[in-house]
Amino acid sequence: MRAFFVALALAGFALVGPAAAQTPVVTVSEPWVRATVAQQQATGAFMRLSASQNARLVAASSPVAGLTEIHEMTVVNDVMRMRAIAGLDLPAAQAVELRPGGYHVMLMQLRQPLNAGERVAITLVFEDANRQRFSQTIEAPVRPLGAAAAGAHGHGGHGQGAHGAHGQGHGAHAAPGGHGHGHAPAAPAAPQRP
Ligand SMILES: [Cu+2]
Repeated sequence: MRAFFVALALAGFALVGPAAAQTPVVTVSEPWVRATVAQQQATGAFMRLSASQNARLVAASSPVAGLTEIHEMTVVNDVMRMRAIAGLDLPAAQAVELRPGGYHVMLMQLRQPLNAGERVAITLVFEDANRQRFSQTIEAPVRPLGAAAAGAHGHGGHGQGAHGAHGQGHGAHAAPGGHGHGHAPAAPAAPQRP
């Protein structure tokens, strides 16, 4: 009888041990959120993600946003567009950049303007190789509109191009550059970025 319990305990340990060890650690570096202007409905959050083992970013949320998606920006016929993706693969020990002009966490249906110097909490939901979900909440500083974005990606791309269309698409679902999300707009269309 005693041996039976010992065997059970060992089995339990064997099950719990490796499973727990498999949860990847995702390191989030240099997160930031782009500041908004009045009435702006959406903005991007950027960061670098590095997972200790294969993982996937599958969702995100924030108290400042009614809707948060993971977006990819691509150039289609010389026009920058962005679209929601189901997840972003994080290969083991390989840094994945979320940056203007590329992948980003899209904060939509903003409940308040985001001003430079503030901090925004963002909860990132990941999946491990076994599709077990785990999450991590970070605090991202808000940076001014022009900050860091002026370089490679071209602020205009986000502001006047795909992101502008995006804002309108969310408001009115009329813009050709819109995403085609099924959700109903919570507020009038956001003005295009300056
Ligand atoms: Cu976006």
